[in-house]
Amino acid sequence: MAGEELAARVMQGDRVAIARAITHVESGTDEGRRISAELYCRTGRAQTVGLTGSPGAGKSTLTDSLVRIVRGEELRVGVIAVDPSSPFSGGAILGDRVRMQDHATDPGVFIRSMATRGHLGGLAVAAPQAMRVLDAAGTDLVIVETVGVGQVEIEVVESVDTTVVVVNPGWGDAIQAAKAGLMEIADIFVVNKADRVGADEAVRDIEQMIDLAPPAGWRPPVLRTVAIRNEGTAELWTAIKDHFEYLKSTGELDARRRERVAKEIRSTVGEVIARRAWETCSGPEFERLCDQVINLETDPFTAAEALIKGA
Ligand SMILES: Nc1nc2c(ncn2[C@@H]2O[C@H](COP(=O)(O)OP(=O)(O)O)[C@@H](O)[C@H]2O)c(=O)[nH]1
Ligand SMILES: [Mg+2]
Repeated sequence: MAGEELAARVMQGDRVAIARAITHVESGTDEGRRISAELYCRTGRAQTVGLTGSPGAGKSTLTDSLVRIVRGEELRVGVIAVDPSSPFSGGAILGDRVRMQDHATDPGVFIRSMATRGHLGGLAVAAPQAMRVLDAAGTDLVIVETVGVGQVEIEVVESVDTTVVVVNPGWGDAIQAAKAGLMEIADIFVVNKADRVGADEAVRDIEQMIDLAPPAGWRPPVLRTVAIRNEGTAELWTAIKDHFEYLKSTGELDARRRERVAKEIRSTVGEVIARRAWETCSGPEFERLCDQVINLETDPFTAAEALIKGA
């Protein structure tokens, strides 16, 4: 399928085309770039939501429960599950797939998992591209599930409109989330596994941390859920919708999206220039200049300038 035809089919919501387009855009090939460009004018409609938290916090279970509710409103949902590539999580990934299989035959749900390794330009580039494909395909909501540790995950979280931070009862989980830098990026907090002891304390800890931060226009609500019993997920969905309304009515949605676009262009320019730099610093001229620097005939800075001028 040629790029144009593939893009056209994605816009019609063709599942095979969506899967193929995501594969192309994640790989960062020229074909992927062409498809992204074709689809771009059809994006910007979907609300994007990131679910982040420690492994085992219940993100996949919550996602599954949310999908059920959102489907009840006849909205179309896309899910991107970012699988940590650690071999220890193999079982969990399988678990997610089995659970999500309920939605596998639902044409209004599209589920995709992505590994954290093996993408050109990294996940920080690949995940937003995949989200755009789903957006252009007409999904109303795109949910990205990611483990909330590490810079890459934080970058993925930064590419969504609404960030939900999921923690569990028990001492320390909220503190860990704070240490990982999740307090600053949370728009909504969820204390999942509220059927366990310590849920009240966890809610209190988070509320206190929120109170310590300088007051902002949006105060992140702290919700309780029991994802395995679908408890509290309707309230979570309401909070997600409220946050989106808040972003739209205050102009913050446009501001956030503009900031993201600026960042994306900047990092793309950085990548292109870095590649050029690499190319400039190879070949006979480069080797000749290295010799001159070694022989003290010139200095590294002058050699670099000569290469840049000649490039
Ligand atoms: N008791 C209890 N267990 C839960 C709840 N939500 C999820 N779990 C369980 O916690 C484990 C990890 O859930 P999962 O959704 O895979 O977590 P993820 O790694 O964050 O995606 C699974 O065994 C779930 O059944 C909950 O609300 N209460
Ligand atoms: Mg999971």
